[in-house]
Amino acid sequence: MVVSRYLASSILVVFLFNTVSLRAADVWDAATDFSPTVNPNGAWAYGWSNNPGIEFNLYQLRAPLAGCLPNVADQWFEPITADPAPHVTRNATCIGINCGGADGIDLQPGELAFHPGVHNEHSVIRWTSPISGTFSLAAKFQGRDRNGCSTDVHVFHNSFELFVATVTGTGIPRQFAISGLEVIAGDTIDFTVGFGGNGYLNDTTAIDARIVRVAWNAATDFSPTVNPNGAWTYGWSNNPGIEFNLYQLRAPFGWLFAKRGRPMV
Ligand SMILES: [Ca+2]
Ligand SMILES: [Ca+2]
Repeated sequence: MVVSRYLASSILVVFLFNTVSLRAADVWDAATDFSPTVNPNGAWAYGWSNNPGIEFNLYQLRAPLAGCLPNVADQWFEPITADPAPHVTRNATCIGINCGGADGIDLQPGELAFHPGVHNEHSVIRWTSPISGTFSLAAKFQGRDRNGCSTDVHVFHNSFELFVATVTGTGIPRQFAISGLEVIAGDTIDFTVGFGGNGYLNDTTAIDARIVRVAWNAATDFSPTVNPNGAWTYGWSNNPGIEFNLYQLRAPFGWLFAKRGRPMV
């Protein structure tokens, strides 16, 4: 009995499937995670490509987007033309804004958008997976120029194209979703926009992209350096199911209880 109780408590690993840990560790949202000052920005990077799915060039420049009312938008861009374009732009305010007036664009509160370049340079929003696992992915694209956009949008897993669609008009959504996507740490998911074969004018395209980790594995997810570790926590208990104590110490052999170096994970 004593032995079995010891074994039970020694392998206690708690899986915290609560809102806080899920949002912090396992959900990536391109718009809400956007940074106007850092690129790359955690798992996200903003750039452009002449060969989407293969080539990726990081945007080096940033500036507020001029001509927006009642507030400015944040922008990463490559100055191939004076516009400048290609770019990735976000309305960081909680109100809708217009940039460029009657022939310009309207961005919803908090909305992220991107725009191709004059030679069909694709604007790219890249997510690089920090972990291996199973993921679901959803994306929605729609034109935001009052004159109507004409773009081609793509989603790539590394160089494999998961989705392609043509976006036209204003506010007409094209959507994509996939679940059960197996991703290895370091894999990339690229969301890209090209000029649709007819020039780059009026091609501001809003993007709503969300990536969620949907499966967990105690062994492959194990962290030897962080506790809690995303959704996982390693600890011990004198009363399993009731009491929980976090392991504070770690060593090459595992996470340890301080007093005598055991129990452990
Ligand atoms: Ca326009
Ligand atoms: Ca176009």
